[in-house]
Amino acid sequence: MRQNKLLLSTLREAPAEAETRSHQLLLRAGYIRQLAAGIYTYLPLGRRVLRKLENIVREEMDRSGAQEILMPSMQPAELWKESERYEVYGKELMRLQDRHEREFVLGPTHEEVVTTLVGNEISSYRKLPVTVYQIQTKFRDERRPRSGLLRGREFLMKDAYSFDTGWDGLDQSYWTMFNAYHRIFSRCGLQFRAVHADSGAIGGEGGSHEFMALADIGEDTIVVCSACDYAANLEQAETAGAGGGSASGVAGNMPPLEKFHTPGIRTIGQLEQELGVKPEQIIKTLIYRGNGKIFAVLVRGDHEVNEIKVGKHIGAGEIALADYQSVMQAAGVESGFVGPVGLTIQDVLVDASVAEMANGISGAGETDYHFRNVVPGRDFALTYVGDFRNAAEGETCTHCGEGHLEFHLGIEIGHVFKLGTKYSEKLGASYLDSTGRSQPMIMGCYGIGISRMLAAVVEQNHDEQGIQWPAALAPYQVHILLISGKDKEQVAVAEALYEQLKQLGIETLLDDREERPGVKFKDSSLIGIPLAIVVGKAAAEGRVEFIERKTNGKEIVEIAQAVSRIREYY
Ligand code: 9G3
Repeated sequence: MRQNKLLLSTLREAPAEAETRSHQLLLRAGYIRQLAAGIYTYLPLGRRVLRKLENIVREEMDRSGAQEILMPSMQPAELWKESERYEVYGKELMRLQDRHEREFVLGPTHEEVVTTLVGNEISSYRKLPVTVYQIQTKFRDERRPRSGLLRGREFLMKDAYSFDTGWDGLDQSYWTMFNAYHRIFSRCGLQFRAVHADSGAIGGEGGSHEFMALADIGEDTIVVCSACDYAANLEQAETAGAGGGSASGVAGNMPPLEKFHTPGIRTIGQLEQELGVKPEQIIKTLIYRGNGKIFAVLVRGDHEVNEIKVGKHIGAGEIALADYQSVMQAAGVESGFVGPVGLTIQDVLVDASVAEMANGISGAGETDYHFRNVVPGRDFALTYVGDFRNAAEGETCTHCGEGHLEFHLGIEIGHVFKLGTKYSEKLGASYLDSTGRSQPMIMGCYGIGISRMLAAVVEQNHDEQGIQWPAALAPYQVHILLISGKDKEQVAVAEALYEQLKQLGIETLLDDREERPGVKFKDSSLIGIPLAIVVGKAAAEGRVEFIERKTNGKEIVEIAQAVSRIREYY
């Protein structure tokens, strides 16, 4: 491609709203342009990279035995009413009407459509298992689209769905897809971890894994054991309490409960500063609202409540800290002095680390007073003891008991779920088994954020000058920089090399613009093609300069050797 013709303009500066490096670089290097918040055009360079990503995904999906289909984005609202999800999703679900005022949604995902489709196409166990996939634009009206392609409102997803006759069949489909994901992300040169994850609103009985691209700007925290291969999203990571720890049982010889005056001391920090109390000696009592209920959660002063785990325990999607009024109403005192002793709230969830405390300090249920020598099980009931807290960095791994937990930030680029029969039952996707009995199909669903992956690759592959594309994804393989279009010898060498490489099927971009050398070098570093070949003064002596983008390594090469040297790269 001649750069003089290419629809490409690089920018010196990124717009202010672009905070993440990948967002800045993709805009400045002319890969994408924003049409509206969270909605992007892919310019030619961006489209070429996106297509390479799609093709890697497509190759590995096909290799795994999945069959490619393409479903509509416009979905009748009836399907979402049948699956009882129409009301579950609020403004994030794009809704519209057709000319007859019939209600539709723009697909954020396709469980409803694909389950109905396969349910209609298959009725015998002989035709199962089947896995279908599509590479298609999804619509999710994010409240705060940000970071460019990392969180858009219209984005490219590969979504796959497996249909089996039994749970062991689903296991087979799930791990086949899991392994295909491993190959895809490895081929894209991504640093990633597969972590145990929460299934969230999608539901399904069998758990799930997320594939996380490691990146400092990642929105998810993953927990990785330093010794074994345990890795989990922090939302899901088990803590010591997962074993349902029990009370220490030494209540017998504990000193009696003692109320003491703590005027204005409302927070853990104040208890620590003013009274020299250590956070792990404190019983933190938090009042929540969720599923129409007010309830309390007790965690140790040095731990954080895990709201996903708590929400799952009380059967609510979302939970939130109760406001001042609700706390006063439920506990009779402001939150800084709430404690478990004498608390009349119905449900008190006790994290196992609290249940195991010999004794602790807590609010006294009276303004400006706390209790010391609070003995769990003696001074308050241990009705619900469980794992209700976030794992803490550095604590011992619950899986191997040897390693300690390390925290990393990650970008979720893939998510695989065991769905079970949640959708097949609701939407009537059943088959006749070998005895002629009707059974619901057992499903799994599997997503990869392809456009998000493009940004994640840039997050992991850039330097101060610009993008450093892995060879498998670069928009072109070779970038020829013709330094002077007025120098006949340079032009001859550049054109000959360009033609030769095209003959060999090596994707080449020829910078034939009337620009100063400095501009060509700057743009080449910004665009990030893995190998640049400078055709300058040395061409007269039959030499060119290779510049390797990743290492910024430079090498003078005889023109006669140029093509064979390039072949060594690709
Ligand atoms: C919605 C809206 C947003 C959503 C969903 C539904 C996420 C929704 C979860 C999934 C699960 C898997 C198949 C591919 C892999 C992911 N955000 N999810 O169901 F209506 Cl507005 O999409 N689906």
